[in-house]
Amino acid sequence: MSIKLYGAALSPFVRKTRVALALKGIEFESVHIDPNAPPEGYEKISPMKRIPALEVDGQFLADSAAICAWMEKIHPEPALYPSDAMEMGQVIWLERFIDYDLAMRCTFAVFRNRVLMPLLGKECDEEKVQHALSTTIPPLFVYLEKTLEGREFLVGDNMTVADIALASQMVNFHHAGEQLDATTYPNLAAHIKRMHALPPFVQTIEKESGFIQKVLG
Ligand SMILES: N[C@@H](CCC(=O)N[C@@H](CS)C(=O)NCC(=O)O)C(=O)O
Repeated sequence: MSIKLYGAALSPFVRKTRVALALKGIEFESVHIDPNAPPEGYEKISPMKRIPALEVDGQFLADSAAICAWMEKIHPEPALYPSDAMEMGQVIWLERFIDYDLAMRCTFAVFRNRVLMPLLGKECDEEKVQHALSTTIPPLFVYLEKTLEGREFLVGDNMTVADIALASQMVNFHHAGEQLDATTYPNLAAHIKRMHALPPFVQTIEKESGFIQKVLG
């Protein structure tokens, strides 16, 4: 089976799929796609020209959620989705909440302004960042903090794709120079620390931080 993952280094959605592939021990080839300047014809691979996208023996899949669902079928162990029906629904909800609602406020407001804009030679809109940090992000962190009350993972007793999605978005939050306040959000801070200590996260965080440091100083 030939597997190609189309993406770029700092994308939280690509990182989520890379970490999940690594945890399952699935080998793949990385193909770099700049989401700001996708190559001609990329819409045949990813209809909305977004990253990540996956190619498996000439067939294509777009969106990190679709890619993770595919890999669970192809390589069930270690399981990244629960077998219980209600827990499965909760994982799908949290993955969506993290990939859309949290990502919009953390990655697309904070990381985009603090890291991506300078990388593209554009100005950071710090007012937008501060608004996100003080107003739109805290209620979402409060919800996640409560969800993690008394548990190691977001749903059930095992790591799921929802935990990987959350830890992946939080890498971008850290790249943007922000740290979670462990006094206000002790469960969330402990969860992120545990997740970021997993080898696939350790490796990618080290590589990406080195790149950002080199380019932005
Ligand atoms: N829900 C999608 C989000 C993917 C996404 O927004 N990727 C960004 C890069 S981080 C992208 O490709 N942006 C380019 C665009 O939207 O045109 C997923 O989980 O894969």
